[in-house]
Formats: sequence, structure tokens, C-alpha cells
Amino acid sequence: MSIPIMQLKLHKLNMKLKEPFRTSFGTFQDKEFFITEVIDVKGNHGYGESVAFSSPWYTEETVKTSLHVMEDFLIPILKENEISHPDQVSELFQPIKRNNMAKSALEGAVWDLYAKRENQSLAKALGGEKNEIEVGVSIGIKPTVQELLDTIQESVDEGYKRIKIKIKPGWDLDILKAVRNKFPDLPMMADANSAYSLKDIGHLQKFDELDLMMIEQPLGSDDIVDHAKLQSELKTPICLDESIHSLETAKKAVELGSCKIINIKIGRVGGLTEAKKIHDFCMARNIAVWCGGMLESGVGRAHNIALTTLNQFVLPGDTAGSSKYWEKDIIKPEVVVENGIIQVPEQPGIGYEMDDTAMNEYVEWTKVFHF
Ligand code: OSB
Ligand code: MG
Repeated sequence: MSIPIMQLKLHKLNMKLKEPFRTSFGTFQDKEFFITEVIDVKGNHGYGESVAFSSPWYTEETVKTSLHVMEDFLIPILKENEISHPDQVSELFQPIKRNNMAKSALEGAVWDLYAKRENQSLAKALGGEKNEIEVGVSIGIKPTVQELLDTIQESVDEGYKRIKIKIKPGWDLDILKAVRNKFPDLPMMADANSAYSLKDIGHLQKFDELDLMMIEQPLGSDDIVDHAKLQSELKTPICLDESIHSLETAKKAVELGSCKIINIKIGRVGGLTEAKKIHDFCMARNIAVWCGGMLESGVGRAHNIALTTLNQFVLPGDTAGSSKYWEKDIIKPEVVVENGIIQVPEQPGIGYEMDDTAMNEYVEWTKVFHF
């Protein structure tokens, strides 16, 4: 049976993070992004979120490149083709190189619509089995060590299952030691967002004494060769984020020994179908995976929750509660984390309603495409 899309809407939103989020490559405060919406003949609505940032600091995509690629290439493909299952969307998008976040924003909406038409939760539609998921929180670079320690204490008190600390040269070994001293048993990890090079091997080896769960993306954002060299010299497991943009790169990274853990982000890999393929491969190869985050609104968060219900998501992800990021989220209810656990919604699709009042507050414009 085909999925008859009647209308597609692109909503451009602008939301302000409660606090600036600092990484090795830049600071985020205002977040502009798209909510995608597909509507079928019966009046079902499927929602997706585009996760590209305003600047190409994390990977090459931006808000503007996503809009260009969606409008000029991807939406026309959706318009011209019949789809009976969301897995076909990534196949149809195949001739368009990369631009994974643009692809994922549209594919996600089709997945939500599909699940709603099947009267199934998105988690179940993906083959997920968990009813609840464990999550951690990612903590940005802070002005002072004391502020970092206080922020960690707050998240520990809230019950988050692991703490990820953003690092960069000059904000790394000493601050991680300070954290380890104050929290001897804390499950903790560090994310460098590609701020180091092979010249830093000696320095990075000193991290081995900190008992980190992993170090995320220490080297180049498109590298898997140097990471293999580094992993052979480190006891701490390397987790790849930026470098993994497809099943193919995941296979090569595992083959080369570039990492022991993979962070799967739906947007970075081009959608839920590709994310699931990487998950299945990692399961077969006994590689642990977890779900990363892109400072999403509730819609992206709901997609992350659904994906995390798959069994090989054995490590807590970055899907923290809405209130860690937003004064008011765009979904009802907001994503709530209790003692580091999110209850997976059972309602059809993403399992959260859109909060129209909040949407109206954040929407800059909406563009409608008739199919
Ligand atoms: O590398 O995972 C990353 C935020 C912005 C850009 C890149 C990353 C991050 C995070 C935060 O670590 C993830 C989140 O809390 O959504
Ligand atoms: Mg990362």
C-alpha cells in the first residue's frame, strides 16, 4: 500500500537555548532549523526535524544548504515517486550525494507518517523492543572549572546515567582530573569534536588513567585512518561521531580498528533507515552504539528516543530532557527524564503531540508544497 502524501510543509523555526552550549569548534545559543511535516489524504501528520546548524563547523551542512537541497532536489523526488515504505526514501535520495541532514529531515517525517498510518509507535515500526531507555547528558565547555563541577553535580543529582564532557586543547586533562577527583565512580566520557591530531598521541595517552568510558572523535572530522593508529596506542575506547556518515564508513572504520564504539546520529547518517542499518551491522560485530544529539527540539528528540529502543543501543545516549535545553519545547508533553530514564511513548508515530502555541511562537515562516 502506498503512502499518499498530499502536502508537505517546511516550517522554519528559531529557538533560543536556555544557556549557550560551547564545543571545541564554536558556541551555540540561537538555534534555527526546520520542522518538516507531511500530510496524507486521511489527515495524518508526520513530523521530522533538520539538525544542520547555521555554520558548517560540525560537518559541512548548514541550515541554508539543507533548505536548498530539500527544495530544489529532494522534495521534487518525493513529489514524483510513489512510496510504500519509508525505507524507499533513502533509496530514492541515493543519486543526491551526501547532504545527509537534509535527507534525514524529510525521511523522518515520512517514517512518522508511516507509523501513524500503521497505528504503531515509531519505536515499534523500527523494530525497537525497549519500553524505557537510559540517557546521559552532554556538558559544554564552561568559563570555569567550578561551573563545570556544579553543572555535573546537578545532572548527577538528577540521575543522568553518564556525563559527557566537551574538551579541547587547554580544557582537557586537568579539568577531567578535577572531575574524576570529585566524582570517583562517575560513568564519564570526553568529546573533542576533532580538536586533536596524531601529534597529540602522547598527551591523549595520559587520558588512559582517568577511566573514561570512551573518548569521542579526537581526530579529524572525516578521518578513519589516523584514528586507527591512535586507537592502537590508547587503552581508552575511541567512539566515532563526525567520521561515520553511512553504513559503508561504519564498516570501514570497524575493519580498520578506528573505533570500538559508534555514536549514531540520525541526521548525520541520512535518516532512520541508514541508522538502523548501522545499528544492525554493529550488533552483528558486537560494537556498542549509542544515540547522539544535535541540540534538537522535541521532534528530533522523539526520533532519537524511538531509535534508541533498538537492542544494540547498549550505552546511554545524549537525549537529555527538554528542560535542559528549552524554556518551552514544541511538543506535548515535553521529554521528561526521571532518574536517567525516559519512558518510551506508546502512541502512534513519534508519540508526542505538537504544541501549536509554542510552534506559533517560534515559527518564522512556513512553506507549503502540494503533491
Ligand atoms: O558532538 O555530539 C556532538 C552538540 C552540538 C554539536 C555536536 C555535538 C553536540 C553535543 C550535544 O554533544 C548533544 C545534545 O545534547 O544534543
Ligand atoms: Mg560528538
